[in-house]
Amino acid sequence: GSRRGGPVSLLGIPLELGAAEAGSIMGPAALRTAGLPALLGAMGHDVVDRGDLPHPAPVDVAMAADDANVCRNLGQIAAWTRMIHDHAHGMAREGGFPIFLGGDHSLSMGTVSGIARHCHEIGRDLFVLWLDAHADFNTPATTPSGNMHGMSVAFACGDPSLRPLLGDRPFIPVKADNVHLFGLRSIDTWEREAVRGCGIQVSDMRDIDDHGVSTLLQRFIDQVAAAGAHLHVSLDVDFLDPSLAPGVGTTVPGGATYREAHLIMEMLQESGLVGSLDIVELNPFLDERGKSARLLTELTASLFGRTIIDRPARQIRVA
Ligand code: 4U7
Ligand code: MN
Ligand code: MN
Ligand code: MN
Repeated sequence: GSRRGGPVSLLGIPLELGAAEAGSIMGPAALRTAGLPALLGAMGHDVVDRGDLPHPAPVDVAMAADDANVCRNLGQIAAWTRMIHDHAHGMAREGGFPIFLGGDHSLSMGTVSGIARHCHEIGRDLFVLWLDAHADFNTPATTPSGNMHGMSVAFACGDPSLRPLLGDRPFIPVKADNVHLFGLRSIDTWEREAVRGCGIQVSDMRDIDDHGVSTLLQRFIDQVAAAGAHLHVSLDVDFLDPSLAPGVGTTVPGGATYREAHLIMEMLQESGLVGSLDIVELNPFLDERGKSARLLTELTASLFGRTIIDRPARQIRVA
């Protein structure tokens, strides 16, 4: 069926400068080759493909020198962040459903901040579901690598040292309480301390083993529903088990299974709360015959309403 409130709007973001390994620049092309836009169209959605963003020239960033020195490709990432922010903000304002096709995860600094700005303007709360093996909560002071795709959540939550990336754009931080890191299984020493202290929600793989994705995700969905908020989903390919999705530069064993991943997408669909999506970190150069790109396409179809068989309206769960 068709969604209410405007088309599904696809934006390719061929960015790889935030990652250690080259190749995610080809991510948007691989997702199109796997048939993502065509499949959503065939499902009856109104799909607009805006093509890929161009590569911007680097900009000056008014960041403390010590911090600036550790951030790899800082001037370029800042230029991308500002451009992506402007597009995400504009797409959110137009009222469709934006899907951002990455590209490494540093692109989410732009998407989340752009969506957050729009939510702020219309007085709506924003929640973020971060499906990822990693916390992406490093800052210039804690990063072991200097790679900016490991800093996106810290930026989105308002880390002051990263704030200059956005330049003169209004910056609306996401409340740490509204962010849920789901699927976590690799975290750095100082990053772990920062996550502990800030109120961010975490379901690590141990929690998922103990309670199952259904219970954990439903709790979060209920919070978003109670707040009447916009839910942004950021899907890092490494959330998935590497056996299913080898096309990513930062694989970590023990990831989400095929069924867990589909269940998550179906529950998100049934919630009716998701308003925007990042699909990030796909590295087609490392993929096996399009396997990862195809799985991401399948998962997106589930998020947009494909089910095995028609399902009855979801039961009201009583706490
Ligand atoms: B991704 C790392 F040190 N934590 O900061 C870092 F382990 O977007 C990895 O989740 C970050 O893929 C991974 O460089 C970023 C590393
Ligand atoms: Mn990530
Ligand atoms: Mn707006
Ligand atoms: Mn990751």
